[in-house]
Amino acid sequence: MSQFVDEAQLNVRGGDGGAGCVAFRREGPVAFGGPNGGDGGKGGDIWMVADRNVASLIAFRDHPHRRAQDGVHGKGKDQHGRRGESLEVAVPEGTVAHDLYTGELLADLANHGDRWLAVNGGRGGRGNAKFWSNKRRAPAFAEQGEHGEDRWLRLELKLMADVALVGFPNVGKSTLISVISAARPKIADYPFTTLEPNLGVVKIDDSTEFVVADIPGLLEGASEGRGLGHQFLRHIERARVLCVMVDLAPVDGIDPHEQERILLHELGSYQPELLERPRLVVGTKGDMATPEQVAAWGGEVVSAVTRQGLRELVGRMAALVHQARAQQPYADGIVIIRPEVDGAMVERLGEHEFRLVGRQVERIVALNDVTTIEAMLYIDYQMKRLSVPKLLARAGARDGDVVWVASFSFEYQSDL
Ligand SMILES: Nc1nc2c(ncn2[C@@H]2O[C@H](COP(=O)(O)OP(=O)(O)OP(=O)(O)O)[C@@H](O)[C@H]2O)c(=O)[nH]1
Ligand SMILES: [Mg+2]
Repeated sequence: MSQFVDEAQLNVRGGDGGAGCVAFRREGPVAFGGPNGGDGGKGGDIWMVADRNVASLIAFRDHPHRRAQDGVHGKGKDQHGRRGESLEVAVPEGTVAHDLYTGELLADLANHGDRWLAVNGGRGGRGNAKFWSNKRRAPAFAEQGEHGEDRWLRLELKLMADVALVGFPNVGKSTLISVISAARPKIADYPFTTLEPNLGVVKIDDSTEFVVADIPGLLEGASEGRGLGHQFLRHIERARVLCVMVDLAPVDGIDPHEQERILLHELGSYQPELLERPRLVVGTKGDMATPEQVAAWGGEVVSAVTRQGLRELVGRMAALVHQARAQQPYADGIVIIRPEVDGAMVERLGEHEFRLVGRQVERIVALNDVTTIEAMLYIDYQMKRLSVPKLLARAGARDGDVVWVASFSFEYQSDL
C-alpha cells in the first residue's frame, strides 16, 4: 500500500499573452496604408481537476511548478496570434487548495470532475489596427501581452474514507485493517508505528465495498496538537463513520472506558461535529484480555489474531456506511470566487507616494508599452476614464508626487 502524501506546495503560472503587432498596409504606391497589426493570443489558463485515478499529491513534491503555454504574438496583415494551450492539473478527490501566503481557502475539489480555474493566462495585447480612429490614423503603438497570473498554492488532501479507525497508539488499528482489507501497513509492538494514514478497501460482495482509513494513534491532548495530534485529527474530518478502538489489555493500564472517554473528548475538542458522526466502539486484543477484563468492558470485542468478532464488526461498519452514504451521497464541493478590486483604489504609501491598486488599472500599465509617448498618452486617457486623477486628488496627491502602479511609477500632474 502506498503512503499518502497529504500536503504539497504548488506554483501555478498562466501563460503570458502574446504582444500586439505594429504594422501598416503597403499597397503598391501607397507607402503607408492603414494599420494592420494583429492582436496577440491569450496565454493558457491552468485548471485543477479532481480525478479519482490520482491517489496522492506526491507528484507535486518533486515537481512543484506548472506553467501553461504562452500566447503567440500578433503579426502584420491582421494576423492574430494563436492562444496558448490551457493546462489541466489532475489532483486527487478531496484536495483543498489554499493560498500559500494568505492561507485563504480557494477551492475544495471534493468529487471526481470538480474543476477550478487556478490562474488565468495573460490577455493578448491588441495590435495597432485596434487603435485606429478618425483622429489617430497611423497609431504607431500596440499593447504588450499581459503576464500570466502567478501564484503559490498549498494543497491539502483530506482523505475521503468511509470509516476511520480511531484509537490510542498500539491498540491494533493497523493490524485490523490488514485483516479486513488488502492493505498491508507496518505493524509493530510500539506506539506511533503508523505516521501516515493507510487506506484499505473492505469488500463484502460485488455490490458492497467501503474504504477504511488506518489513522495514526491519538493521545490525550491531541486536540491541542500533542503527538502531531492536529495533523492526525485532520484525516478524520472526512470519514463518514468512526470506529473507536480501545485496548482491553493495555500495557500502560489505561482502562478501556477511560480510553474511550479521552478519545471522544479529543474528537469533540477538535471539532464538536465529529461527535455527531455515526460511530461504533470496539475492544481489541480479545485473545489477550482476561475474562474479568472482557466482563468489565461489557461491549463488543474483537481479536485480529483469532478473528473473533471480525465478521460482525465489518457487518456493522457496512450498515453504518450504507446509511451515512444515503444521507449525504457526496461531500460538499467547490466554490470559489476571489475578491477583486474593480477599477482603481488609492493607497497612501508615504507623504509624497501613492499606490494605485485594482485589476483594471494594473492591466492598463501591464498591457501597454510605457516607453513611447503615444502609448503614454493612451494610458493617460484610460486612467482618466477610471477617474484616477480625481481619486488621487481626493487622496491628497500634489504635483510631483510619485504614483506606483504594479512595478511602474509615474509623477502626478494635476493638469493631466
Ligand atoms: N494478541 C493480539 N495482539 C494484537 C492484536 N492486534 C494487534 N496486536 C498487536 O499489537 C501491536 C500493535 O499493533 P498495531 O496494529 O501496529 O497498532 P496500531 O494501533 O496501528 O499502532 P500505531 O500505529 O502505533 O498507532 C502489535 O504488536 C500487534 O501484533 C490482537 O488482536 N491480538
Ligand atoms: Mg498503526
